[in-house]
Amino acid sequence: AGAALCILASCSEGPTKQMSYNQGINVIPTPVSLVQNEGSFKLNKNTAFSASTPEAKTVAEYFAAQMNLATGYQITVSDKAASNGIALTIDETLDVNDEGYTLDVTPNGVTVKAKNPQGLFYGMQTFMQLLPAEIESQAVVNGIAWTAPCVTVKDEPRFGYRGIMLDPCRHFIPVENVKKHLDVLALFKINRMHWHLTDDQGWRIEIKKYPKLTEIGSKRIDGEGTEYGGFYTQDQIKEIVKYAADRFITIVPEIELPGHELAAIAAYPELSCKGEPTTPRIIWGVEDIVMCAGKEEPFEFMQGVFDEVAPLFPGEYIHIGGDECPKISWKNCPLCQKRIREEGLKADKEHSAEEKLQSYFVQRMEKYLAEKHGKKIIGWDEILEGGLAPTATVMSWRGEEGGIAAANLGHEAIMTPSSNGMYIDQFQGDPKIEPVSIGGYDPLERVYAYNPTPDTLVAAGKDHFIKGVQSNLWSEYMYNTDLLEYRAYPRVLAVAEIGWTPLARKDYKDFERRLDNALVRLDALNINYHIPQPEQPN
Ligand code: TNX
Repeated sequence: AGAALCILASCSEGPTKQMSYNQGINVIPTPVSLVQNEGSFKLNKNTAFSASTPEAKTVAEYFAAQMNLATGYQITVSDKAASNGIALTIDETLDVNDEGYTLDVTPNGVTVKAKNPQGLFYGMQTFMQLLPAEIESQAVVNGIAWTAPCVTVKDEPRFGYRGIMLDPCRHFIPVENVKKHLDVLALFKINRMHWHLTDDQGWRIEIKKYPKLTEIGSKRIDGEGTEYGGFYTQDQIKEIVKYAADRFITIVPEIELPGHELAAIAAYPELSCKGEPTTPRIIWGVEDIVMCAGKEEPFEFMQGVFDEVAPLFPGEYIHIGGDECPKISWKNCPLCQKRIREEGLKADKEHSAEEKLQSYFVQRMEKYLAEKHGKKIIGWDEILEGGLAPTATVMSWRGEEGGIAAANLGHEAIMTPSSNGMYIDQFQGDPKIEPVSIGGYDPLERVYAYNPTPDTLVAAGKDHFIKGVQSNLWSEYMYNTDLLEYRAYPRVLAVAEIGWTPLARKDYKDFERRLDNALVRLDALNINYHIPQPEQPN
């Protein structure tokens, strides 16, 4: 990112060896407790890792590889403690949560302790952020003193779900770019990637039982007759799931139902009420043609899809969509109306019969996924309408109300409100000079300010149902991955701090200060991040 270098004072002098960026303590997200002590630790060619278990060794090897890449040293990993060493130790008695850790940096060595490898991974990420930012370089950087200030850190995340959603449907995201995101997410302790794999404009995951999903459903005709498409093979999905797991990131796959499914219906028209031929949608917005809830075919189809999707993703959740499903075709469909009568789905004061039909659809899928695959479902907040499926987790996007309602019903919820800065596909600066976006205005400070536990839930003692926070990168106006990175960063770093840092320790001014250093790390990973620009006069 050439532009990014210009935030450095050394801009005119070329590359950043002078280390002119902020060298203080710059950890993002801010740890629960960090005390700076006298002195510093120096990484040198004799530094070695020691690891207490085979899993700890895997974590040590991950970081040794990056350190060697940037320093040119040959740092090794053994099971014996070394002087001037970095010791990774599993300690099940440690007084932190499952993702927490302690980190001690002294002039003579570094010690990271955690209950499990994930905590060690986060402790090491904190240590990496204490070293000069060039430690993230992908090639050797000479002439740097690889020192880290001595500190005592005790740290654990505020929330267990810290997520980012990627949408490869509207604009495809190649495998290498997904991996690039995972690299960055890992630096800032994000632990979930929600992968929106199907939508009206494209079906993006190979399903062997239904080959037309990718033959037909992954392609659309964009502007002036050009074909646009792309999908992930199951082998590529496995590769990405493994890549994410190596970084302690769990992927939450989303397969939309019963709406946002025109690409699947284009491939298999019998899935809709009328069964008319159609094509994947070429414009944005909400599609009226949806899966028929009166026929059996869509239920069998979804089961066939889930039979292949569930084994690909080891995480506990599958996201079943559920958002923006217009009910017009169900109102006019004799089979849907028959199902409504036979299942006794009567309209009441709060919900129409068709909303209850959607709930019926979701609950059949919930049951299937639980019984056949041992998976729990997440759905967008519309799944509250017509009755919430008994074990569902709600993803609250139309404001916080859905998450609050779910928590009040004793259900888990994840906050991703479009109204409170979590839609990072929206403008982050003056629309007069920013690339075209879907609308909205979510500059970094507004994103940073979000708190996922509404006062009403805290007062009622129900905030523990809020499992965490997510920001969404819908890709209607992200024509390429440069734009995707531009929208994502640095706002994702603000989301990382919302998800990890205790509310009382959040401080925007200080975050801005720390960002200076983090951006140099993003440069090392060649990320095309956004730099705030002044508002333009009218
Ligand atoms: C609404 S958020 C949608 C998406 C769009 C997004 C654009 C949600 C569950 N549905 O299909 O891409 O708005 O911001």
